[in-house]
Amino acid sequence: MSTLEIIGTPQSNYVRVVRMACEEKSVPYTLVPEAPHSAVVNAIHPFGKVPVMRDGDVTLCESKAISTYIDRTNPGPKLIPDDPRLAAEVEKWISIVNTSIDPVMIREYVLAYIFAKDGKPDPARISGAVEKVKQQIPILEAAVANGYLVGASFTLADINLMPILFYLGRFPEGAALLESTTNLKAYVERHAARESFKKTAPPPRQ
Ligand SMILES: N[C@@H](CCC(=O)N[C@@H](CS)C(=O)NCC(=O)O)C(=O)O
Repeated sequence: MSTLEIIGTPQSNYVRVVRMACEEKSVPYTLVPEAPHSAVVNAIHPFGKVPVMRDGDVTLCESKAISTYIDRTNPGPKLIPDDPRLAAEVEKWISIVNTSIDPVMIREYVLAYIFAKDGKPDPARISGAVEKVKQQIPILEAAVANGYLVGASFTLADINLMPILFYLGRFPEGAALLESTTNLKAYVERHAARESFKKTAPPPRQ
């Protein structure tokens, strides 16, 4: 049997999502480091984004689709619950996080540090992003009051959010905002202790 390949840069929060899905389900996989827009990635994702996946003759792109495939084709804990209402809640939170939270916390804030021109982050760009992050923090603080985004178990909704919160906490304003919370801080601490999270930590920045 072929080993499932997760293709993409290990620094990507979305690559980490699909790796965490494999770890939670105890699915063996090989991580194939490939940058976005490489020939291998472009052959699978129409816009060259990572992660992409290969499993025998099955190729897939988009973290949500890949994670769903991993969940449905393997035994182990259900990352998307069978209950239709809970499954819809998982869909809802993945959609909210991918369309509103990731664009602000990762694309605007974290990348302002990581891809700073000449290694010097632009203070105006950072403070603009921080204002938007500040507005989103209370939404997450309320959403994780029960310890999970959905129901009473760790689902794909949590897997999708944790890598974003990890990066948020790596930069000063994000770390201070997380520190100022109660539920969200406890949520991060609790789920950061999961093996799936620890085993998929991105390599340190150069
Ligand atoms: N909707 C995609 C987003 C993936 C994504 O944005 N990946 C980033 C790396 S974290 C990427 O490939 N960026 C390159 C680009 O957008 O051109 C998914 O869920 O897989």
